[in-house]
Amino acid sequence: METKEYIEYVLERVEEYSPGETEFYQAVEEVLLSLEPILEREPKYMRQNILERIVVPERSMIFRVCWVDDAGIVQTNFGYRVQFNSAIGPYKGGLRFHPSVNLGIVKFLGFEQIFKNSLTGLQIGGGKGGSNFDPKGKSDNEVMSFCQAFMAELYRHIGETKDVPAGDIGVGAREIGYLYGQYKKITGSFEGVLTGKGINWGGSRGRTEATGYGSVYFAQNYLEKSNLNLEGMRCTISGSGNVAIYTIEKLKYLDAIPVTCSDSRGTIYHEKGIDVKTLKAIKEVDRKSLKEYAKLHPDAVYTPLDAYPEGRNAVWDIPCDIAFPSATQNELNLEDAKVLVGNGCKLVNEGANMPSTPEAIAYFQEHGVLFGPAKAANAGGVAVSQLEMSQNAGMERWTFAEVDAKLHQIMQDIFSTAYEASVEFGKEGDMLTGANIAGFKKVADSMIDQGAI
Ligand code: NDP
Ligand code: 2IT
Repeated sequence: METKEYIEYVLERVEEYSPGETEFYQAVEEVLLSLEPILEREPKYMRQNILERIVVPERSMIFRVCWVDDAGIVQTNFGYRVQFNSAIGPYKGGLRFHPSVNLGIVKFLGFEQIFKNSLTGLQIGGGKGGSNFDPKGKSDNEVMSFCQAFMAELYRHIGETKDVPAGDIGVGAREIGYLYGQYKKITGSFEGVLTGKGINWGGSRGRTEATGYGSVYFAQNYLEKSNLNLEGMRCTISGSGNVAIYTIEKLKYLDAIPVTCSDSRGTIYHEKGIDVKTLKAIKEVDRKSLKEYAKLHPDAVYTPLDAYPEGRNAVWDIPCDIAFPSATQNELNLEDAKVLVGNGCKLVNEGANMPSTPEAIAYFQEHGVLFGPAKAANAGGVAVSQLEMSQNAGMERWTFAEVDAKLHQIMQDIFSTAYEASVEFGKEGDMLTGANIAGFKKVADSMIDQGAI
């Protein structure tokens, strides 16, 4: 079989075995199509059927989560954990609580996580989980009740050397706390089974900031390679959660000008630069809508999402030098890409997982826009999660400066590894291909070493 035929064959099987899982198919297609050069060069991967094996999770759990709301009514949600690949280490990846979560979403995220985690150079396999539970509008008590019920099932599948979940959309410090408390109560064991823990009970300094800071460090490396500099660059950011907030904070620190943020209801455009203190107070403390930001900063413009054409987001219409999509998947489409290119955008750096549609990515590449793919650009979060595991295992506590220095180095190494792979396989500067090939190689070689398991 020719390489192209083999890839097509595996993609057909994925479509057949995962009907309706469109995001999962999208993630698999992007990776598999970019692996052609390495599959051509190394026939062993096809001989060992690596592609057919790597697209199937080692194990997937779907479970019922029943919890009691404040009115005393029993509510039912779905819980998921997909343990995708353990070739290079224990399963590692976040939990997402959002009404849109289903098996296909969790599989897409888990699949991406395999290559991202491999790229960090650390010993972590790929996994992901979550629930269709919506924390929005719920009381702390309801969130706790849900988290306890979720962990009452999840605990039996995880462990510090087995599977180590963390946060993602809708899962932050509060949720990790409730989940950890319940794990400890059931198992009686105080161990590093989750990351993103509180500083007083085993968390790592710098984990909260890691994904956003790491995304900016990645952009810095990429710009430097292209003889550009962050200073004075106008940046548009989507999202206003963990990733977006710390991307904005680091951009400001480095004298770039982050001018936007958004949430599920609207967009803020603040020409003189987003005020991080206000943003944190609204989103991290009060958990309110960004509409509040414009009340406190009358020179900022708030555009509600429903005042915009379907499928468009006001963020991408603001002229910028760099775009940091940092909210959710498929939030930046071809139309957005055309506007960004028309406005002279130089770099798109993905803070979220799979935020750009395949058509948008192709358009950026055709028009010479630098493109930092998610599995490289946002890997700082999971990398510092592994540093948290490492500190837990060694019963150590590192300073913020130590963690930040390691994060700096890891992001630089991720950039170089992906860049060098792009050169080695004849696609210099194509970071998507470089990241996929470099992430794949280590996992595939380890799968071969470990035999048919
Ligand atoms: P948060 O829950 O902290 O924030 C998510 C933000 O995106 C919120 O502002 C939310 O709006 C907005 N948002 C979420 N879903 C949608 C949607 N369907 N439409 C419009 N807006 C939406 O999550 P994170 O910041 O942690 O995650 C953001 C992205 O980064 C995700 O793709 C995640 O997978 C990825 N990521 C996260 C990492 C981490 O360490 N946390 C690591 C690597 C990647 P609202 O405020 O209204 O809810
Ligand atoms: O997408 C991601 O990399 C995360 N949500 C972080 C995972 C982790 O284990 O820290």
